[in-house]
Amino acid sequence: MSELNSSQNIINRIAEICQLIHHYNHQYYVLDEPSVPDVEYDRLMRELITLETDNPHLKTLDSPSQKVGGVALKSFSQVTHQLPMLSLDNVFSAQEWQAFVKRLKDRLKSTLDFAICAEPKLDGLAVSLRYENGVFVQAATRGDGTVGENITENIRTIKSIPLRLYGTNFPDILEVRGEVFMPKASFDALNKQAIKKGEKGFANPRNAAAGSLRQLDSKITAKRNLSFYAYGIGFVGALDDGNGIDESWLANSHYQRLCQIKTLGLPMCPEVKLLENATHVEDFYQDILQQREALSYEIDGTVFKVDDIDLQQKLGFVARAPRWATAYKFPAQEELTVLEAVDFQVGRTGAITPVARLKPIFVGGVTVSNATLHNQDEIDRLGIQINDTVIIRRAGDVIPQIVSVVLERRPDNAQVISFPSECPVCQSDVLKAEGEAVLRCTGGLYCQAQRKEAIKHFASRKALDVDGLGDKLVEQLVDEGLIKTPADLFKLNVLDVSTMERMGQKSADNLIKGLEAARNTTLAKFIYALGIREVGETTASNLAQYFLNFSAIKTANEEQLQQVPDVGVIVAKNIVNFFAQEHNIEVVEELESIMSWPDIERKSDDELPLKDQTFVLTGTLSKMARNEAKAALQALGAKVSGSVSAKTNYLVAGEKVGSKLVKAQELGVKVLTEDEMIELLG
Ligand code: D41
Repeated sequence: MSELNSSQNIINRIAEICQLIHHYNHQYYVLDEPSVPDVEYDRLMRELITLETDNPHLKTLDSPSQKVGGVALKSFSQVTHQLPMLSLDNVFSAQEWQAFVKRLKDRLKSTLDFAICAEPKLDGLAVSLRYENGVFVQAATRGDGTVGENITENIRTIKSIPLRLYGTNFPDILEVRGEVFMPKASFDALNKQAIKKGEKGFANPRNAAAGSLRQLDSKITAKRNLSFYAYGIGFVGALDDGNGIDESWLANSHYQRLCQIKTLGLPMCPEVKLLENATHVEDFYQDILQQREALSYEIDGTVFKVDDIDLQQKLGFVARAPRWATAYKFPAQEELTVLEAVDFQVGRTGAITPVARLKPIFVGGVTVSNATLHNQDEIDRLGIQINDTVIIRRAGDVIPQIVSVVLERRPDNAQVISFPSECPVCQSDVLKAEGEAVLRCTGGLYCQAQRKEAIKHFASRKALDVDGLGDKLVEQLVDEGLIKTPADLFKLNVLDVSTMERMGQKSADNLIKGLEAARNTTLAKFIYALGIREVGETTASNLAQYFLNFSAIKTANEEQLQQVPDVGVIVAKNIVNFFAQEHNIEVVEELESIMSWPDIERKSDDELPLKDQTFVLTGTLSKMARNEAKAALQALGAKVSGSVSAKTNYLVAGEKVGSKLVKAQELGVKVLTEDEMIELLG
């Protein structure tokens, strides 16, 4: 703030903020396309109000602080609210809430408890609905609180808003205030549709609701599935009896009033609760925060209101906001920050992932300084460059994501993000496989990053389950140069290990003992531990069963490998490729001499009734998946081939068969139906 010490600076800053807010208002209210998150807007508005409060002579009549809300569009007629629609003050923490309560008690000169009506704060648009003699006659947006837009025709299309009040017990004139919103499910469906059509979709349910209400053609609004919850009552009166406002119908409790409106057929948010006193507020806030993701509608906080209407009247309002109510908002889920750099991380399989390094920012309740950018496609989609200002979102427990770039804030020193042409860790070549979005390092176990991940996998619970060797220790051992490969683990001695930082004699002993024990394993676990791409536990076990010994697996070609249950073209390629890498050959040979596993008994011929029989599967099977059938046949000793030849014994024909059936018939191959095959499998 030091630059704001001279009055010229203050004048300039006020002008700057006014211009920004004016600009954002247009984007938000007219275009329904905000470029900055709400918090940024709120911050500017607060800064402006502070500057104007400290320097009242600088406040202008057209300052945006004089008019919190939107400009009525020319194309809708204007409606002057009979009673103004007030705005809501905010608190953001338990302390601020306590201060709010203290102000209330001070003002009421009372230490007595008072009941509080607690409501979720819906993220929609405030509207006023007018009923005359029980008939819906007019609806208006909040606008600037005094004048709003006439959206009667659009509101008529909302299914949950009655066009006639239920029953007979209501005042001649009743204005109901509430929020129009779009349920999350409808928002998702709408956006899916938009994206299918190649359109951009809405940024959030609030904008979708705003965009839908601002349709001049109410047929469009009707398709948007909007909803409504009442949060209060506006003008209440009698028609032309000259007696002015008649409030006798109204209960003396805000909560009871909502219930009254509900009996007239207007929906009330089911989560609204009457609290005995202010001490229960924190619990309600936490409770609603917990439920937030599961609720069918978007909220951005809670609202608390003094329930007693007499107390409300005593408290009155300041500027445009009642003193008896406040929003207690959740931490913002979207914030602005700057992309300072992009790093490239290398995973176990060599996948190179761009990671955004962000100027640390508090969002969604935590400080975020990194976010994944996934791959080149995502970077292209965002059109993001280094030094860009970005909107970052962290909702619930979901990992933070970059939502969009604020293009108008792109600085002169913005830099295009370029992917490395070599691995950032080991400098090996990088490759992008056809049809894949990810770039991979070809360095395999040469690459220190892949090495660490490979060793972690090797020692992990489902692999060799090395006692005393966790991920952190693996990192340390690699970083300190004590090991490079999984085989090096077995060359460690107690002395080496115990000299490492944070490593006592006892842990060192344990590690060496754990490694000794891990030497004895099974062939299946050993294959799994190698960490071949897409070779999981099941595939490893199938390979062991099929080939019985390790050298057979190592030397098998793709065709042979595809005979193994579960192994298709890609996995077979991955396996052949793994054993062809020079650096893998070395390590694997070393490991073979270190590790031992019991021989696998070949299944007896009794257990392999389909031994030496070759099957071909064709057409669509209805009772089992193709690879299930393949695995089941192979488990009984059968070979499963992809094409019919003189060597084929059986063709299993599902539905919609083609040339294979013709060929089988030509060659006199026996044809089985799916059911016959299942019978054969027992
Ligand atoms: O759910 C809401 N967004 C909500 C908004 C609510 N539950 N209650 C509200 N109560 C008021 C007062 C206290 C002024 C009757 C409100 C709003 N106002 C409000 N919404 C937009 C501006 C003001």
